[in-house]
Amino acid sequence: MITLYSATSNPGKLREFQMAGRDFSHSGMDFDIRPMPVKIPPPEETGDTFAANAIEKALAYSKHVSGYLFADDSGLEVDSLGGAPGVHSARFAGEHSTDAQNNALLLDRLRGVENRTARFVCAIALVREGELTRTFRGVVEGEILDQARGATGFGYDPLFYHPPFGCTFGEATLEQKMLVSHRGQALEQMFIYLRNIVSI
Ligand code: ITT
Repeated sequence: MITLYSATSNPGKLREFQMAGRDFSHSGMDFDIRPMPVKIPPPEETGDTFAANAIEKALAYSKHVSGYLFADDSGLEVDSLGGAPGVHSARFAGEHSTDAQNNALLLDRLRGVENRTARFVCAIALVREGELTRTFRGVVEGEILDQARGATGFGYDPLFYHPPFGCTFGEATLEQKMLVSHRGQALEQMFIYLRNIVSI
């Protein structure tokens, strides 16, 4: 059994981490994914890449726990917006903006725009006792609809149409989303990495 602390203030991410940990536990190694044991003010994210921000978050949170800890920095890149909102996805509509406000702004920016291609990107930084171990990355392609569909998940999920599913991530089940998502891919790589180093 490997215990991993997840450095996030986002309950939608935590749900996905814990579900992926339970699912991956069927493949021969148990992962116990725990929220932070103490409430920590989220560190400022100053990097201009997902990986830099994930490392920054993981190192900041790791001062408060021992053992393995990981942080996820993720977001939506929209081609016709030059990759925005990108690393600013959580605060697209302002510093403390809600998912609804961010989605409304995205729809506004894309009004009348023909090219709707976009992708979710996730970088995960794994640290141990305050030292960076490795980073992992996942990407999933999709298109931004002109209105929200479905209420599963969080963030931009109801606007993110995934062609192989024929529906948005807001309409897919969480299990379906995790099989293909940016976060599911990055988590799977991290679990495989940990399983390999622990079983050596
Ligand atoms: P932590 O930093 O505390 O983990 P956060 O929500 O601030 O939480 P990020 O800075 O990584 O995390 O911002 C990620 C944002 O990108 C998130 O708030 C959503 O708006 C969007 N996002 C990332 N992954 C998503 C997903 O799977 N579905 C929908 N939106 C997602």
